[in-house]
Amino acid sequence: GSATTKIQRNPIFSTINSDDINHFREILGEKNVIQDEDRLSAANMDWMRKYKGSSKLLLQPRSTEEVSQILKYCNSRCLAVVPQGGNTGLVGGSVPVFDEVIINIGSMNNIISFDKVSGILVCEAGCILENLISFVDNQGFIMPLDLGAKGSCQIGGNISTNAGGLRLVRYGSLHGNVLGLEAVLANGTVLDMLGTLRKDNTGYDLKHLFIGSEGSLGVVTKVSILTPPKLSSVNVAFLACKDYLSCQKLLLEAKRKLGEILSAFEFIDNQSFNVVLNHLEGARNPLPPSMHNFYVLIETTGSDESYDKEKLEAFLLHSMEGGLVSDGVLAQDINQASSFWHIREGIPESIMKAGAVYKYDLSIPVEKMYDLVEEMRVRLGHSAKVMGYGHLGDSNLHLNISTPQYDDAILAQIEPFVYEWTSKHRGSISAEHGVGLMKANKIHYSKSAETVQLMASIKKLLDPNGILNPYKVLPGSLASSS
Ligand code: FAD
Ligand code: 2HG
Ligand code: ZN
Repeated sequence: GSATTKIQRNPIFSTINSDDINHFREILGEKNVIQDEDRLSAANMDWMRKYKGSSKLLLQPRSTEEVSQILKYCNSRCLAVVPQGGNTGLVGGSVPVFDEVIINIGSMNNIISFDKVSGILVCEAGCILENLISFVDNQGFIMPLDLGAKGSCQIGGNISTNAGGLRLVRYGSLHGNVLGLEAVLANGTVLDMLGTLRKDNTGYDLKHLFIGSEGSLGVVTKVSILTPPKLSSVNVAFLACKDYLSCQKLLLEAKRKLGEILSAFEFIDNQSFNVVLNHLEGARNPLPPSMHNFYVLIETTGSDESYDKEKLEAFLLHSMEGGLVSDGVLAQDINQASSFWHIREGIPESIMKAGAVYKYDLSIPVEKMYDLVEEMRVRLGHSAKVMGYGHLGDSNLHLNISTPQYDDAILAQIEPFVYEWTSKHRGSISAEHGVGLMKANKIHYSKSAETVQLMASIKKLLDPNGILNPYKVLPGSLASSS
């Protein structure tokens, strides 16, 4: 089931020889220059097992200086590289396409400082998100982002994809929460932009180029992030709605009535819900057995337990009386709350277990969003299971289409229709997962030719030999032009 890529290896890139290996051993020491087949086969394959490279070398630097030396050398030899974090990316961006050298900074996982007054965390970019969540929790803070892959993904990978996740509706995107970063360019230059200031208008704010550039402009080695204080009262409700219009109206009501305490608004359709119940270990229906078309998970986070609960209960009562909600439960304790989240966060894994999957991550105005899922069902009939879920609070639909095996005939029914439809509604073909390899040649559905051309010029300026994550992000026709 490897995704077929019709691209050719760029002959400009050299292939690894024994002198290269010796050189890397001198920089990194023997054990951080990995040629072991099992470890390479894991690093060559993405999380979905859909994209597979054939790299012969994985490097594990332990410091910014080592990253700089590696890149300087690769650039001089014209060796292509792929920065890899936790390898949980969903667009084929984190694995090699051919024999690119994989650089993983997972050994760079130290906390550098934490300011308990401002909540500013400075750490190395190889820190695993879940470890950062626990670290700041102990200090009375939370990370501004959370996502199902937290146990494996690295903060450098999150920043490089500009991951959104489950809390964006409350805390905004990483473009707002990342205060600074350090990155190493293709020629080994270290850019120190590791500021910890909320305000700094001294010209172009170049850190933003690295947030969401998917390893195509540099390797992110350190980061500085603003973390909000942890508030004492968190409530989670799991609700059922009869139709999509009710979900939409419920969102509007939640924004108005829950206001400042709303911290997540996720939706799950019946098809996605059933896949979770059938394939996810430990998942059970929180509601009395009955058929519902949609489910919504609402979380509130505030500072006053009795006030917050009262507010949420009044909102739920009102929504039930008004017919927007057909059934629902409010978590009674932290275990029940995490069981609700387990269902939501477990959807990608359940769908993986169910078979082959075609994944689309779309930003579409809320009113139109579910029309696409319904149109897709009509197009595909019984040949596939079409599921829609995602971050409704951010107008972000995860359209997942599941089939027993990958099948080009089904793919031809889905694409380019899904991209044309999204483009027609002025949506984005990547809300949060990035472009990677999957959508490099599709970027024009969401960006104008002039904009893509400027992206290519920036790429050329920062990485003239194009060694950083080749074949990704930019269309093949522009990636190697001057
Ligand atoms: P990788 O997958 O290793 O890499 C991702 C990209 O970043 C690649 O292009 C890679 O080259 C680049 N990269 C990695 N590290 C660096 C670095 N240090 N410097 C430069 N470039 C680098 N995404 C969301 O936005 N929201 C979600 O809710 C969400 N949920 C997910 C749930 C599951 C179960 C899974 C499997 C994925 C989910 N994702 C989600 C996808 C998401 O993009 C990743 O989980 C995460 O952000 C990637 O981090 P990573 O460390 O695994 O990066
Ligand atoms: C999520 O929100 C992730 O669960 C993954 O972004 C979405 O797998 C997907 O389509
Ligand atoms: Zn998501």
